[in-house]
Amino acid sequence: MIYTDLKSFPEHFLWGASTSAYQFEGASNEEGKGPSVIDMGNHPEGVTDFSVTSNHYYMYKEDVAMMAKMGLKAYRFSIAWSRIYPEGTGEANPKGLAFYNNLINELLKHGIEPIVTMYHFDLPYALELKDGWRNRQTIDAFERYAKTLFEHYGDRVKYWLTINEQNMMILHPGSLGTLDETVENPKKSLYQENHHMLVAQAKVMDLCHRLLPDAKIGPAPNIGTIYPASSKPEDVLAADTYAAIRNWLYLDMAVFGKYNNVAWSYLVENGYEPVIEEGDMEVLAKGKPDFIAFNYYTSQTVGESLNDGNDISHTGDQHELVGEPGAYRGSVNPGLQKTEFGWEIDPVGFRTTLRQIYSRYNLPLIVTENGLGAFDKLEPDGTVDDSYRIEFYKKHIEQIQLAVSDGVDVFGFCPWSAIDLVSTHQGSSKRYGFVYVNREEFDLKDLRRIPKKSFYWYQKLIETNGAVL
Ligand code: BGP
Repeated sequence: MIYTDLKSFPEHFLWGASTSAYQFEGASNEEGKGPSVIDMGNHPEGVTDFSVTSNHYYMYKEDVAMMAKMGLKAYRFSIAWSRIYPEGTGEANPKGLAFYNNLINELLKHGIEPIVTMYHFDLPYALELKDGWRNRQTIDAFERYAKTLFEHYGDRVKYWLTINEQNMMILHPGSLGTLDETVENPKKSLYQENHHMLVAQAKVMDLCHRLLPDAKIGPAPNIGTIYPASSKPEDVLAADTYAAIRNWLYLDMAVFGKYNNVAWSYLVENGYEPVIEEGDMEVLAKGKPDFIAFNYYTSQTVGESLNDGNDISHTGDQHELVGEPGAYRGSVNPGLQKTEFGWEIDPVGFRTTLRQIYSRYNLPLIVTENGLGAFDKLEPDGTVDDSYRIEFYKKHIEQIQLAVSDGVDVFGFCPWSAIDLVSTHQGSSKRYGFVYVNREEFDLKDLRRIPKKSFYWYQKLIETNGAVL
């Protein structure tokens, strides 16, 4: 639909930016922090680990000052569970508690709204040694951890996100610490983990409402619209199936407290269905979100599964081709360009995604990730010209405004990432930030912060509340 007059962005729109603890903080083995599954995971050859990243733990004041200069209204970051509880549960680490306390105060001092992700892939390794999310006790550990966060920061943090991209932890578990290949049926086991995470999330949403009546809490999956490879009815049906498995399973549970019927039938058909214990469905029905946060990088396209042995095309990367025999087959969308890292670029799909989520759940939406990974270059004159990133954001933000004009209630946009950090899959050379961090893959250099061209562009955009695109 084309509008002659677009609606403006809402008055208190949260123009923000995002990071996550393990990709940004560094000090991964310092100041009382325990190891996480990410710290203990395998790193692909040629790619840095997460021990120093951008050194934000020691540079947070400078970083917050930079965010303030950019004009951010909100900053979405994650708390490292194992920095608060090095063993996942048990004794809290006072230095970890103090770090986030100081960070939150620093943000508020600069008028930046903190948006806290409680768990962004980095499960404490001590819990993984006790079977991680396969063990129901991890539900209790998460609830205890959440309670600690609410008690310590709930007087100042108004927006909470439970779990980042739970769907990616299940669908692409390779580097995210959720896959256990030693069990007989790894996929069944993943869906058991999924069930436990859903129960844990519901408990924590409920707890938040009881302890902090003024705070708001929601899930943060990765959601992208799914296109059929053609208008052939079988392809359309396959796209619907994949959307249920990839997107709606997670949000239907968070909002309606029940398993999506198509996703559940898929689980049963493949022998992946989790054990549901007595009382779980009541817990799931009770925990309700106040809003939906979601990460959008791109859409995906699938066609009918032909069951001819060619349906599987997992690459391990969450935004490349997917397929599953008997359900759907990954396909390329010929109309879309790709990033340097092979992810399709689809701004219009962003608007469709916003519309789909809103019409399905009727809850306010906030975008907690969207961005372009690229090999940015620091020029000899000390500047970084990332005009391609500006183009990417322009096109995506235009689509948010169109969605707002469609009547979608969006209250914030927190692109990935505020400042350069280490990519989950491709190390520090795949950059996303508005601010360049002067380091290379293995040479840490001086870690100096240098605003990129996109920094000044975003600053202007925020200043005008999105009027100057
Ligand atoms: C999302 C994750 C982020 C971030 C981003 C970019 O899935 O929530 O943590 O990593 O993707 O992905 P990558 O770093 O693989 O380019």
